Amino acid sequence: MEVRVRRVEGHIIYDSRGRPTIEVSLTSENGVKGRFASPSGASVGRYEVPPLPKDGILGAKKMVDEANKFFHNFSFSSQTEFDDALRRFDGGVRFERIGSVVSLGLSFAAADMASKELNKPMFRWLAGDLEPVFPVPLCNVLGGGKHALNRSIDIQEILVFPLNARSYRDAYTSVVEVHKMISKLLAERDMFFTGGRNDEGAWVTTLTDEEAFNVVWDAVDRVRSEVGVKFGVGIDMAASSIWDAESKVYVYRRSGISRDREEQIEYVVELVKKHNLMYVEDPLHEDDFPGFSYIRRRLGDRVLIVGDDLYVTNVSRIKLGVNERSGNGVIIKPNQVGNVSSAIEAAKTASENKFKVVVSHRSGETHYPHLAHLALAVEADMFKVSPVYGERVIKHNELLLIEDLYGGKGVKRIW
Ligand code: 2PG
Ligand code: MG
Repeated sequence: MEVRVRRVEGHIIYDSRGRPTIEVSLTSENGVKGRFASPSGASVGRYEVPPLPKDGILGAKKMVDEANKFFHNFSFSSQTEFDDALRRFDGGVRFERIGSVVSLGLSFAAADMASKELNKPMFRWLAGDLEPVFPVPLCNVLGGGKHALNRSIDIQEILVFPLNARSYRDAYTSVVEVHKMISKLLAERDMFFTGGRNDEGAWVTTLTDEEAFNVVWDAVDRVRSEVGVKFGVGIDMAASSIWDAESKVYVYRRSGISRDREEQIEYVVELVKKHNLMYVEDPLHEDDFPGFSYIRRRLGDRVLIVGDDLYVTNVSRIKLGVNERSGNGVIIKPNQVGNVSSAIEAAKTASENKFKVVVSHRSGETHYPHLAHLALAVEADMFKVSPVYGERVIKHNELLLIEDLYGGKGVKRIW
């Protein structure tokens, strides 16, 4: 079945950090509208598609006006067909002319329009008639680094994820309980705690990293004894953000420590062992493929070593990582690659090679649920979206609604 575009429109709106983005809408010949506005990152990988054209947000708005002419009367019967046309519209290889705010805006708006037109949920438009299997929610509960003005812990994110939840509802609600419990414990243990949260809704603290890990473990233990759900704990080091390429050291601002590559590797391995971590994202900077392989060898496959800035949702970089065995998991952020089909291809490349797939939000998010459908379409292992704040909860809510409406096969088992 074909759907035909009649009109493309763009409006400048703002993301959860108050930064401008563009709400792109596509209207079909039958008057059905699809919409999307791209999120944005703070710890942005060097190899990501640039978000905006050279002349910024106003230039992006002009690109949408141009897209209105290009896509007028364009008809398509699959997402890849639309995204191929999107590449022709850009004219380059990486959406450098139009930027990811416009390209992903158009791509997800097209998916939204087509699924509404064909009266099916977006994940089925993207992946055919599959029965949903739900990813494990992976949630930032205690935050630092760039997301907290470098005034909280040096590690960007401490994350928790349920290990034995039967439904997405159990999984999500149990993580919310952990998030709440952490604020309770911080109120008792951190005399400067004011209930402050970072860009993603994770608590910020003046405790040391060591004390922060203890708070998180105490919180998950308490919630486990109340609701019976076991949790894993992990971190996102976002190491590219603390890498000083000139002096070749990782700079830990709050603790005042610099670590060279070897010291950084030892530090990560030690953290994993000491705090019993099962998930480590970006332990090293975005060019250190061999370093990721070495850490994987040291820690074995029980610990997920996941590349975000390393892979930037890019198929060729993922293939390189697969060959070098650089980690065993890949973050999928559709705006890093600028369109939905390439994000799906990146996820497929990862899972076909036995790498875990983690579909992820950005720190500056928008109020759309589409990411939840992408996670189902690629049968993601994990869904990295914080448990609170409206622009994040809308994505968890979408999965809860899908579970209620379509049932599905429960939550993925990873370990
Ligand atoms: C990350 C993300 C999301 P940002 O580093 O994984 O948590 O942050 O969107 O700032 O890149
Ligand atoms: Mg990251």
